[in-house]
Amino acid sequence: MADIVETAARKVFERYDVDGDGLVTADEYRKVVTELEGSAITESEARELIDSLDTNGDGRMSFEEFWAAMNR
Ligand SMILES: [Ca+2]
Ligand SMILES: [Ca+2]
Repeated sequence: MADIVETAARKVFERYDVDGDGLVTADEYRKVVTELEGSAITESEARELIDSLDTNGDGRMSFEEFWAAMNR
């Protein structure tokens, strides 16, 4: 069961990871939210979101960080 949820989460994550390098930058996040959800967010809003999930402080969101946030 948990595996199914994790697979689904990974699919969501991969949608945000536009260049497929396994990390979601604020830029990628903003682009995807704007294109898929049709709601524009500002660069600083995207940065804030990524920063709030970025636990190792590299400025990008890894799947592990995304997953940890979902299980919080
Ligand atoms: Ca990426
Ligand atoms: Ca990170």
